Amino acid sequence: IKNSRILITGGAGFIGSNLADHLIENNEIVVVDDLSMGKIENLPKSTQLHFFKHSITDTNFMSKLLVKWNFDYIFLLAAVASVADTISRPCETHKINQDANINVMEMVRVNKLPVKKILFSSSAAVYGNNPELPKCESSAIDPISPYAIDKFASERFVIDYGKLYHIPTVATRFFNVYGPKQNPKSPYSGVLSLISHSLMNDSIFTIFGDGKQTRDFTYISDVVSALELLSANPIANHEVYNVATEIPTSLNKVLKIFEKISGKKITLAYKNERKGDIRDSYADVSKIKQLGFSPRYSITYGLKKYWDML
Ligand code: UD2
Repeated sequence: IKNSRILITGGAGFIGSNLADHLIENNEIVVVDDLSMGKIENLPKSTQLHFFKHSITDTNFMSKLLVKWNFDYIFLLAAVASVADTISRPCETHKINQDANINVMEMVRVNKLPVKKILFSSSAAVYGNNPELPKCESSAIDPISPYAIDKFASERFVIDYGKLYHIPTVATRFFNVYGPKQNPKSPYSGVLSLISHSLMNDSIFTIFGDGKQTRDFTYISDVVSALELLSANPIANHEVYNVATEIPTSLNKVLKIFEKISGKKITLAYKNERKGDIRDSYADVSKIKQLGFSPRYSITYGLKKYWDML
């Protein structure tokens, strides 16, 4: 994308700020973030970056912003990303994880804004307990948390509303994304940010279960590439795409690789499996591969990059 006006909601967060870093050179970027999990330091320093510390749930604010800026691209990345948080306060998080996204669609429609593409970031969480592996976009969904329900509903809404009113939209289902700027603050943060935090601070890392559980760990740069590809490709319209590597890696393997890369030994503790956790997860990404996507970061290469940037 070049010479475009881009809105990134949640742009001070992990995925949003990495996307902003990538796009800032050739575009003008507006970030709306309430800094609940994101950090202002995550944002690139540039006169082409306009930051608003604001909640996306403020309809009046969002409406004025959208009309004023006439964005070419809108990346809906703001969300309460902690599943546990959505379980403890489902109504509040629903306003952020679903209502706010619907409102953006509505404002684009009502004001007839000429958006080139709206991209909504969903999650592998929509597959929930469905044991089928690998997970395809056509696999049965089985959302089991308010987080997953809101992600799925927003996905459908963005796609179907887009079809109805001829607004180009796409949704992405991210698997376990990792990399620089991921916040290790919450115990429900991504496991790789927690491991790297333990390594940096020589603190104990707790494995829930036996460490043999597997995930499709996806390096942030591959996610940013996927987002850019989907925004620019006209075939990617009113569709949902998995974004991952297709390779499952166990926690034990990740720990081994991390120890080798860092030259440090991680002190481990073991606790019971976390309630509600799935055992194994990996994606089929043939759909986005057909558009030219190819994940470039193996777990070893990705962890090395990550460690070097810490
Ligand atoms: C990911 C998403 C979640 C949801 C879910 C859908 C993240 C951060 N979370 O949860 O939002 O989409 O997928 O399936 O991307 N673990 C430990 N010790 C720790 C923390 C975690 O052993 O201190 C284990 C955990 O029990 C799990 C694995 O590491 O087996 C991955 O945990 P996670 O929270 O990073 O991600 P996940 O897949 O549970």
